[in-house]
Amino acid sequence: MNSPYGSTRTLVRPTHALIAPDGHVSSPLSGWQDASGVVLISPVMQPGPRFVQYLVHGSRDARSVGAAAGVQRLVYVLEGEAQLDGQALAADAFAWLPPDEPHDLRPPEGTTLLVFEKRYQPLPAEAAPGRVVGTLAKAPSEAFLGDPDAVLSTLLPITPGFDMAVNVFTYQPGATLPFVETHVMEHGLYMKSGQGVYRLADEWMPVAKGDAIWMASYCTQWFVAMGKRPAAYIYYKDIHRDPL
Ligand code: UGY
Ligand code: MN
Repeated sequence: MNSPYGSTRTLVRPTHALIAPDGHVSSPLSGWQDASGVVLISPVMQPGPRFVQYLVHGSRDARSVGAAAGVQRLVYVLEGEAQLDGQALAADAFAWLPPDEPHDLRPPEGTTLLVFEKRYQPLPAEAAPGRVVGTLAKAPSEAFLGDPDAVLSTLLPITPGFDMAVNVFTYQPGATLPFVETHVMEHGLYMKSGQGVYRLADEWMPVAKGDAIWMASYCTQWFVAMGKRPAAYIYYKDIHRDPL
């Protein structure tokens, strides 16, 4: 993409980051063979996020057999179709893979995956939950705080065994997050479709499909969907564990 005036919407601050697709630089991915991708959010940002969010661009031989030791992985198919242990995962399908459970994940050419990884924090005397495979269409959905124009779909069970949530928020044009949120949980977000304006701390940022956002714990946040079509984003948050 050409940037003759050296301008971009991308910015990286201590409280939040917006990574626009015009700045992406692909590289080989740790934990993957023959795959390249873009690490959108990671602990090497300052102050460090407690998770990783990255894109995988599929290719003929791209493959992963698991995340690092002790790390859970949620894979969401943005485009194309991946194979997980021989099972097809079409666009808008996902899989949550428990820590230390090997798998065989293959995204062919034309497939794009969004991946969230986080070191799993076990509960005393409780094993991690088992693998979850599903689709956005079948995920439980509800009008957020009663607003039918802001629909929240939860991909993972909201039970204490899970120390992360991954949700999809779909807004009709003009719909908003109902209030400016400030919370201990951090977020990693990817715009799946549409456009809008995200308030991040004291900045109001225009955002659109393909943008990624990191919100640190306590980053004030708000969103309004704009344009003629619905806007949807998928996002991660850490839950169910003591911050101490
Ligand atoms: O789950 C959440 O905290 C969500 N309402 N935040 C967000 O969409 N920025
Ligand atoms: Mn939030």
